[in-house]
Amino acid sequence: MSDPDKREGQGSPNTTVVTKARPKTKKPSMYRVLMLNDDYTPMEFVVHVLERFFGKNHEDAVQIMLHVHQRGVGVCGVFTYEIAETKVNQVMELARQHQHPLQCTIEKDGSE
Ligand code: TYC
Repeated sequence: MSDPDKREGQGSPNTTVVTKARPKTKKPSMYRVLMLNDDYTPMEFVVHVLERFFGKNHEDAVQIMLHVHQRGVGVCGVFTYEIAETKVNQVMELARQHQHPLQCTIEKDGSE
């Protein structure tokens, strides 16, 4: 093994490939929380829900409520799955306590 060409396999020189460390992170899938219209839930209650659970200011909350009232469905916000699920549960629980039929659902966000 004194022949220098036989020390490193097929005569390969002592080269090193350096690859930059790149942490393999993935952005989480995002989900829309949708609010559905109904004929019985008071408008003020929907506005309150949007302010309390979705951090909307009064003006935005009224706009979203009216959009749902007129179009049947509207987006309250976009979150990771667990957050979206929690928001839906919070809304449904408060609506249940007040005996309002307000419904919320989750839909996977397409814009990724
Ligand atoms: N349509 C309801 C009413 O006239 C108001 C309402 C708006 C209900 C939005 C639900 O998600 C909703 N009182």
